Amino acid sequence: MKYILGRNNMNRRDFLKNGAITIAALKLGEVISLSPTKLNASEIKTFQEFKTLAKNIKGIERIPSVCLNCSTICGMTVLVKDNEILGVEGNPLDPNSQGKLCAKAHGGVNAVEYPERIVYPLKRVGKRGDGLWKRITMQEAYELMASKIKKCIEDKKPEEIVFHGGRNKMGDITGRFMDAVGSPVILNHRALCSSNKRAANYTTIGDTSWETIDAIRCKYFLNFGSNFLESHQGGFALMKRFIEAKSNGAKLVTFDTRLSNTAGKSDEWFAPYPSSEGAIALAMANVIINEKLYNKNFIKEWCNISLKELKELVKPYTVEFAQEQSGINAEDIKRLAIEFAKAAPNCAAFTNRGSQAHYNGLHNDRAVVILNALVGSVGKEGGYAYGGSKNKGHKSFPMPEPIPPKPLFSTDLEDPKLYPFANKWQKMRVSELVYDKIKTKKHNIQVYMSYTISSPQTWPEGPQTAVEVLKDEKLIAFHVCSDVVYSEMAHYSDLILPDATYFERYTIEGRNAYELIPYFVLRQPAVKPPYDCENFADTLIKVAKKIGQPVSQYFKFDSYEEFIKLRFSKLPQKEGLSGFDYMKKYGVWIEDKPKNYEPYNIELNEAQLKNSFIENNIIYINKKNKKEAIGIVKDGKKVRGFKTPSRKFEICSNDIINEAKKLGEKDDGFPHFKMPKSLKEKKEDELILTTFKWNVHTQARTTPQKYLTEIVHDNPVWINTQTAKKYKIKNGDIIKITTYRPKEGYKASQNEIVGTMKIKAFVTQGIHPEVIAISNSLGMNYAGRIAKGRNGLKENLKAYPEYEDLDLNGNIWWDKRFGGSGNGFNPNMVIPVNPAPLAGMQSWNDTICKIEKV
Ligand SMILES: Nc1nc2c(c(=O)[nH]1)N[C@H]1C(S)=C(S)[C@@H](COP(=O)(O)OP(=O)(O)OC[C@H]3O[C@@H](n4cnc5c(=O)[nH]c(N)nc54)[C@H](O)[C@@H]3O)O[C@H]1N2
Ligand SMILES: Nc1nc2c(c(=O)[nH]1)N[C@H]1C(S)=C(S)[C@@H](COP(=O)(O)OP(=O)(O)OC[C@H]3O[C@@H](n4cnc5c(=O)[nH]c(N)nc54)[C@H](O)[C@@H]3O)O[C@H]1N2
Ligand code: SF4
Ligand SMILES: [Mo]
Repeated sequence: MKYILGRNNMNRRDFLKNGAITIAALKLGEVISLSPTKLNASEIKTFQEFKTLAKNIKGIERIPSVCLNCSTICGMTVLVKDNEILGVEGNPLDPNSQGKLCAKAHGGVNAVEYPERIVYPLKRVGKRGDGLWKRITMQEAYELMASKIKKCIEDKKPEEIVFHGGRNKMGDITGRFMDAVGSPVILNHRALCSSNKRAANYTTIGDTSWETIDAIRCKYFLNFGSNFLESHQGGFALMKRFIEAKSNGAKLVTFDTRLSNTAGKSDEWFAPYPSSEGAIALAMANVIINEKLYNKNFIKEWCNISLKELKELVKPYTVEFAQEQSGINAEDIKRLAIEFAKAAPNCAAFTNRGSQAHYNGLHNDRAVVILNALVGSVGKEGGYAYGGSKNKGHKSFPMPEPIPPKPLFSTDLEDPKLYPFANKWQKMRVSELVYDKIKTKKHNIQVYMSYTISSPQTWPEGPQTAVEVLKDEKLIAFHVCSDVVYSEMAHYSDLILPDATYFERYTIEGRNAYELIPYFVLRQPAVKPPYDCENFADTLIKVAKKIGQPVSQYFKFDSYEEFIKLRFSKLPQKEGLSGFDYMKKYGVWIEDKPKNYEPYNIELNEAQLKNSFIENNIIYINKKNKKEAIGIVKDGKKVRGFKTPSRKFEICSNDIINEAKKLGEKDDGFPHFKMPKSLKEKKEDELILTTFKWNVHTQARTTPQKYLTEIVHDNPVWINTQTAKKYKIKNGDIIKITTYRPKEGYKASQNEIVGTMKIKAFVTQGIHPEVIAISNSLGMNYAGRIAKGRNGLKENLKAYPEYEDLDLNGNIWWDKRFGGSGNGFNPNMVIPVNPAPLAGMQSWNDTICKIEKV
């Protein structure tokens, strides 16, 4: 193709000079249509002009910042000249990514000069969803938002102001804004992402983040459903260390229903029946106990039940039972359990969405975590480490005073009482339910603010339910959407705010530290945001000031930069620089602390022990007239223990026992295995639809980026060769998938259809014969020509600034109208909303379906 990997064929200035097209920028008040339009073949041209990086190499600035093309947040150095980004490199100072970046980071630079970027505030004219927009000023946008919000406050209905964020890294300011307006209704996407995994970690070790395997020293990786060589939160940091461990002889065993790249790079790959991971892990525990390969001391000293009790609990879970549930050979399960235990403590059993995104996912993940306790690898060198993240709370990073108080009430929208683990310690919410709740008028919404989220694309049933609700002005009176492109979400809003991209704004970031030493990083503007684009944080600050009292008193600072400076004010000077200046120079701060091994065995200091008392070897303090355990006595030493109610590693979770009791249910807190009903009763002619992520795509954020979408723009459904043969399906055939509601839980039904979709088949031996799999990220209706796979000139030329990326005209070779494969499919139109018990995690990988050849 006539296409050079570098930057755009031409930059803005060259283009204007060239004068090939003269387009007046959209004038104030002018109305344009942004509805998808059809283009003719005659409009398609190709261009060969390009600008090379080499030409610009002199005089470049190198600005340390942080990638946000996925949630792994790797440190990067942005190469800048004349306010233009020439490329990105890894920041070697980042202790997690250690100077490396993945393909997505390089593709991400497209986000800045994307010709279909939102660069002005646009106000809807006509009906919502018609795609008619008027350019307004930022001042008008602030006033519009402020007046709507003010009205709710004056009417004493602050809960009708709703904030819905996806990958929101600006919680410090968005949370403050919501507290200031007095609304508790902050929604997010966590139940679609990781709540079962977090709840599993929370209820066993008391830590809610990802486990942080001490990977370089690990000898045995027992992976239940993570695709960490392509995705996983922090997968990139794990991958780098895994490669080193592998070259030193480590073994990787993967359970994935599909031959992911991680499965492919594993020493052994097993494709279990979906949702059976818990049965396999419990059977492994049984083997380890029978073979006496457990770590007696760890269980005795740190676990909340005895070996004898544990032995009784795992008794029903024989390897034969696990074989029956999972289809994995009993002998293999036994062998792997023995191998794993023998590698202890240099071994880690871990999970991700393959095991947790199920109706029984909390139990699956708890069963896997327990394996680490059984062999004593928890917190050990080369083992299943955890914690060690830098706490970014008020104590270390002070919030500017006065701090708005948290609202003292909650609503069912953000705190559904049926799912007690959804909001117990972290704001996990159960967001896959919110559109149904809004639809049934259970909650009135006057102002809906959406930020870095695209629910029509990423939500189960999003293309139907989210769209139906977002479109309805009676259900959501006013929707303001902050976005960088004309996304599916923006399309269904009333006001689009042009956000700064992640190359143009500040954020304090950090994640679980793979070096096991707390660190944090600073994202900072590498270039100025173009036109009216403005960091949403700054927009909120201005809106808060416009609203006036009682909101504005909490926004006495003028910008988010000032806010960040204040938050860094407690950092000590380094190299003669203030904390803020140091962070701007290096982008990374690493604490002067030893590696966080055995955090449970660290002695409590005098301050922590003040007014404490001991009962049965547990150390307590009285907090607000309630007894709270803060540690345990071990060998006469007063140590921290785990952050669970018992301060022990909870094989039987006290929290689960208590919360189940509140719901009127009896639970012994042990992760007993139960196959979800739909999967248990699956008939011969039914299959299970699962979903997964690509290495070069991230949800709904990378699809408009040309380099990445050129690599992957099609997502046929994976189907096993044997199964395909049965249905007479050949590679590339179009098949029809019909999906059904789950047989238990939310909207349980015996055979209600959720939806049907027609999609191309990819026939492969690399998938379980009873499973089909579709990746997400594709099949977009909006977000510009790349995402839609439609060649041609910029749609509605007046919509965007006087700039065109000529790569997009003639080079989108996957445009279906010109013989290409098209822009893929969105599986979420057929995946039912299916929240799992307790934590409310969306059971993505449990969907029963039927297929037929079209
Ligand atoms: N490239 C890329 N990286 C990302 C992201 C991204 O979108 N793209 N997103 C980030 C985010 S937000 C997240 S939450 C993480 C997610 O990271 P992962 O959990 O690693 O990714 P997924 O693809 O969601 O799921 C992992 C694997 O589960 C498998 N699977 C599906 N059903 C089953 C099952 O029933 N049993 C088993 N054992 N396996 C099954 C899938 O085939 C897939 O390979 O990645 C983060 N990193
Ligand atoms: N079928 C299926 N569905 C899935 C998944 C799956 O594996 N399969 N994964 C699930 C998971 S793990 C998650 S976490 C969710 C994530 O789903 P979402 O929360 O929706 O997250 P993103 O896709 O990251 O958000 C995309 C939106 O943010 C916009 N955006 C990108 N950058 C910026 C920016 O700088 N500023 C602003 N204001 N907007 C920006 C994009 O244009 C887009 O509209 O999806 C879930 N959905
Ligand atoms: S793994 Fe994610 S954060 Fe890291 S470089 Fe790739 S896209 Fe960026
Ligand atoms: Mo996620």
